[in-house]
Amino acid sequence: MTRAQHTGDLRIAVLGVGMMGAFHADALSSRIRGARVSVVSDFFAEKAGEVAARVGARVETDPIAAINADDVDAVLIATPGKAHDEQVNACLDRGVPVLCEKPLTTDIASARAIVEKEGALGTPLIQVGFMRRFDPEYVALKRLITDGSLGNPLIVHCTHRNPAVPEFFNSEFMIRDSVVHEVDVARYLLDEEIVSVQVIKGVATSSAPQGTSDPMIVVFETASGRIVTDEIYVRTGVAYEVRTEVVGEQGSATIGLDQNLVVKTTDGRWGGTITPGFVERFGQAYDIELQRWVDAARNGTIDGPGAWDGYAAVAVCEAGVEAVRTGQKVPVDLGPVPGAAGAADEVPAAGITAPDMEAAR
Ligand code: ISE
Repeated sequence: MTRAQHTGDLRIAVLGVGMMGAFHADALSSRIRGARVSVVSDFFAEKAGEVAARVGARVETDPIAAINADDVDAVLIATPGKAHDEQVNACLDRGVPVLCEKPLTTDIASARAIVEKEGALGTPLIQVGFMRRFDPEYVALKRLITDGSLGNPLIVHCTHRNPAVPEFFNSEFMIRDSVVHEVDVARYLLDEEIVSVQVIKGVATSSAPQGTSDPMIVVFETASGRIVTDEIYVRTGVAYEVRTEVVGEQGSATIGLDQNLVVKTTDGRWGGTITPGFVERFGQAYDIELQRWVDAARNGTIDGPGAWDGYAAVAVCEAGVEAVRTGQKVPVDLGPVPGAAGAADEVPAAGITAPDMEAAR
């Protein structure tokens, strides 16, 4: 496939304008260079109309028609996860770059099929919205690892706390919607795959609905045997706290301490404010992600986590959900990387090893 080059503004269809889609649409029409929103699509017509009017776009009710429209060069998908499979496939069919919010799809087989299909096109078109990879603190932490400052990284400790979530946010949803970020962070920082997931449930907060374990401790093991821990607690009632510590052989480093916000007052006290939510904490990361995606999409490609990263996250989260249900350590087998030496030319969806209940290693 030959890559499309764009000289004028990249015309983007934004599919789904709930909180994240609307945030991105506003960014594209104000803070991001070289792009504009040409089409807005949402299941809720009124919402689509409102955002479209604000950003000077037109409304297209059918998301697939939006993807195939003449006035669309690239697509940003922020619809509910269940819609992603069809929409991402339509982008591949038309050959347009797409930034898809997580999850890539909602099951392992469809995510793998997308990886294979994109691989056959020969040009990466799919970027997955793991914005933490663009956060300056995460980038600095990664640099400390790659430049050897910390020595061999042995353990990664993550904390992921949300002040509040809707009632439907059960333990499985916590894995798929929240822990998915630490799945990607672990893979990004350590540059290797996760091979097993374990979930430890403790005493739940009284704010959690019956049957929901909130908080939980998730333990990942990587291919080389490194350990990653993640405390996921989404009903703290406090604010948004995302911290990550890497412990290496020659030192450790922590990000997410909000130290830039610490204030000291004349009464001899010190303290500060914590970012209230993820849009405030990762606002800059979202914009950097979007600008880099736009710059790449203008050349018909991507610049960030791709389809394989999206697929790996789906597979690890499925194992995590299985671990929540069973209390077991669940292995993850991603199968061969398409195109890698020794990989089968084509891996049929049926050949994918879904996480099963055998104890890992
Ligand atoms: C939400 O969907 C996100 O992506 C946030 O980054 C995360 O902190 C939150 O827990 C999720 O629900």
